[in-house]
Amino acid sequence: MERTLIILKPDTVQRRLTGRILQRFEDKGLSLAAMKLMKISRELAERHYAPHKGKPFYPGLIDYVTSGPVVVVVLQGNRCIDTARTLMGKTFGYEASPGTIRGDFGASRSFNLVHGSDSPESAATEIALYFTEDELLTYAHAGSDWVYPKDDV
Ligand code: IDP
Ligand code: MG
Repeated sequence: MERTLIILKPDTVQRRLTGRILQRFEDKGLSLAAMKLMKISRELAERHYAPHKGKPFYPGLIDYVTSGPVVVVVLQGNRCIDTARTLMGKTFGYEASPGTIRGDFGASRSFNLVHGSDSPESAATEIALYFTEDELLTYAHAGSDWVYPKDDV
C-alpha cells in the first residue's frame, strides 16, 4: 500500500474544480488518508519546490502556488503514486492527453491544476511537509476488495 501527496493548486480552487478533480482520484479507487484546505506560505513552497530552485520557472511557480487557497490531500492505494500521475497527465496542459485531469482542464505550462509526488522518496518527504503522522488515517474502506483483488500484487 502506497501513499502520495496531491495538491489541488490555486487554479483548481478558484475555478471551483475541487470536487470534480477529487472525484477522478476516488473514481479510480484511491482512498483519502488526509485532507485540508490551506494557504501555502512562501517558506513552505520554497521547501516543497527546492528541487526546482534555479530553474527559469521557479519564481513564477512559487508565486503561483502561494497565490490562493489549495486543497492538500494524501491518497492511499496500491501503486497510487504512478496511478495518480497517470490520472493527472503530462505537466503542460496543452500536451496532456484528453481524459487526464490536465488534458481535460489545463491549457498552460504553469497553471496545471494539480501536484502529485513522483516517487516513494518524494512522497514521504512531501507528506511530512504538510501532515503529522497522526493526521494520516488508515481505515478499512467498504468496497476495497472490489477494487483490489486479494491476490493483487
Ligand atoms: P510535475 O508537476 O508534472 O511533476 P515538474 O517538472 O515537477 O512537473 O514542475 C513542477 C511545476 O512547475 C509544474 O507542475 C508546473 O506548475 C511548473 N512548471 C514546470 N515546468 C514549467 C515551465 O516550463 N514553465 C512554467 N511552469 C512550469
Ligand atoms: Mg514534479
